Amino acid sequence: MAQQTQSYGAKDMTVLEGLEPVRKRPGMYIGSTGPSGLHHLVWEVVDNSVDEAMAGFCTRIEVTILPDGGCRVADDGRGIPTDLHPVHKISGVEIALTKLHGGGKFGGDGYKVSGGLHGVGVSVVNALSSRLVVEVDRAGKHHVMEFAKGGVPQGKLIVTGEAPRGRTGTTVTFWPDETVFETVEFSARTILERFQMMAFLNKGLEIRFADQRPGHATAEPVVYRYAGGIVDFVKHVNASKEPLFSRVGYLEQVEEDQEVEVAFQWNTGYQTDGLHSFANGINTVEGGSHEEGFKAALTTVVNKYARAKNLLKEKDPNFQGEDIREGLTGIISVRLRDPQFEGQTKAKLGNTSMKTLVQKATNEKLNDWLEEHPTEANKVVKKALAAAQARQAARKARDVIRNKTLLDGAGMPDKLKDCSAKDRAERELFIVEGDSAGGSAVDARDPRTQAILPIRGKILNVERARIDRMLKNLEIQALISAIGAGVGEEFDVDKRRYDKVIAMCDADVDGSHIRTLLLTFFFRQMKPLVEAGCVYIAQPPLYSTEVGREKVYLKDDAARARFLAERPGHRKDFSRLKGLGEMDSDELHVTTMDPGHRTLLQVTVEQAALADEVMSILMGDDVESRKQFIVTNAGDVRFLDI
Ligand code: 0RA
Repeated sequence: MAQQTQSYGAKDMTVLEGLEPVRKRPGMYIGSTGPSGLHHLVWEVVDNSVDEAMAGFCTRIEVTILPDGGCRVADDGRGIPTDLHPVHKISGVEIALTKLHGGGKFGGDGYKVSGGLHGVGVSVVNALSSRLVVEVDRAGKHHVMEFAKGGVPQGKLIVTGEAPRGRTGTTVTFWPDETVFETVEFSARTILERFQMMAFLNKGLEIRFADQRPGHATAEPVVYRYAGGIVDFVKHVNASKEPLFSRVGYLEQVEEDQEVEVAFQWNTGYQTDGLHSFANGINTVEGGSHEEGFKAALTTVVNKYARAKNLLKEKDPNFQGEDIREGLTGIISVRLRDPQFEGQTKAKLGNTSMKTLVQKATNEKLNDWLEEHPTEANKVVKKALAAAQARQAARKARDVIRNKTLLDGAGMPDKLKDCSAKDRAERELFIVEGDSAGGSAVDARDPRTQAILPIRGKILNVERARIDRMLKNLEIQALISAIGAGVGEEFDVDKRRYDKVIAMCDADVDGSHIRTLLLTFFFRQMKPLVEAGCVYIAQPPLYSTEVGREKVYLKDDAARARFLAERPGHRKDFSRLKGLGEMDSDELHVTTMDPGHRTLLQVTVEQAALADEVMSILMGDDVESRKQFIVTNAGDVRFLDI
């Protein structure tokens, strides 16, 4: 965006109202008073500094968590206006910190663009802090103003001395109010993840982070600064993959009050969800108009190019969008005035002007890019050709599965030990890893209501494998037939043969891996089943010990700790149950399968989608990172490590 040259002062800020509403209903302003709301305070302050950066006045933001748990955000922007407002007779700083929406960005001209989702103003942070200090370097002077709990001023804005030579900027230090928040402990990891994202989206902006809390202290502050912006973002996401070519494509279009930039690179993988979009720095996880515009133009341009170069023959049908997007890692970042966020999680961009802008920009500039980079363009088209062939093969494979089901009557797989109940509400399918565990599960089950499908350890990772190969996999075919409701786009949740589909895997690393693969499969290919709340994870106990002659099972470390606290004299060893196979069928029945005693974990789409997004954006989906991730989290079976 073009740098703004007019000078703003306190007069430009619109004054709305005091802070009482924020104290009364914090959730309205920051979402919640849990950890997410606590971190909103940090985002809010930092977003103001980022707005300064977007307006062209700030190059560096330093965030420090202080030894006493406070948070300091310092920037080198213009500084909040210090002059007195002509009507209200209080300083701009006081307005910004004590009045709701008392910032230039809501007055119209101050900034062209701003977040909009958490653009609630620093006054909200003040209202929800037990203490806040703001310092402003401006016009050669160092200014300070302090506030007590709830944002109550402890005096006026005062000049305490000279500003360091030539320096301007704002420093806000705040201590979250422990009577408002469930916890006031910041998570360095959460903060770092977001700062890295912000640094990617604001080319050249330096964001530094230091954690000075005892026990957290890192020797060096973490510094994020990406000269390449979203081009570096794409390189980062693709670093763990195998790029199809080394160049990262880039296009942008800047208009009067809106702009778009796109960076893209294909890798040799098969995923079709490598496209991530942002509006004013906010991750639009649900997509929206900007994504629609890009996808539409990408499909048109690549088809046109492939026809023009005779790579797509006259008799061939056009590529579908998904053929072209296979293996694509793309970042779309748009900035606009008044972003409209819609959808279930308010993470879908609604402004239709963005579809037009992004589509037009991509239509014009992507074609130039392809013409200028024929080697890369050729590889993109070849990959789309392969994807289109795979898509047709997948359709055939689906037809074969469907026909098989029709021809074999019920068409149930040999390995399935079905249950006899007719009422679907009673029917449960246990998917059990390994033939031996499958054997004990058959003995442990209630044959009326519980069906068992054993699967071998190595099913394909559906995200990495092509759908046609996945559908040829016998284990997957057995699973699809057993559930009986089809697969992929044709999946019809109403036809499911069970009301609960339960993944029962070992509590070790391999078990965790298989559970991951199964959940990924359900998430990708039978999402309505997850949405209907029909997918569960069984939780076999982690430990057993003896009390007298009786064997006692303990679900996890916490249960073991509770057990020991209640029986300090307990001397017997705890054995760690490594596999389901170690339990006999009685044990398996009591601990894991009997509806009266077991604990099942229901898988939600939100958990699955979130885990999926975090995985795919921040670490890419390479096998090594996944493995490492699974190993790190294997102890916690409740973590959905998709
Ligand atoms: C209102 C108007 C101007 C700047 C700011 C607010 C501002 C707020 C914050 C909060 C943290 N860092 C900040 N930096 C700037 C415009 C000031 C001008 O035109 O000189």
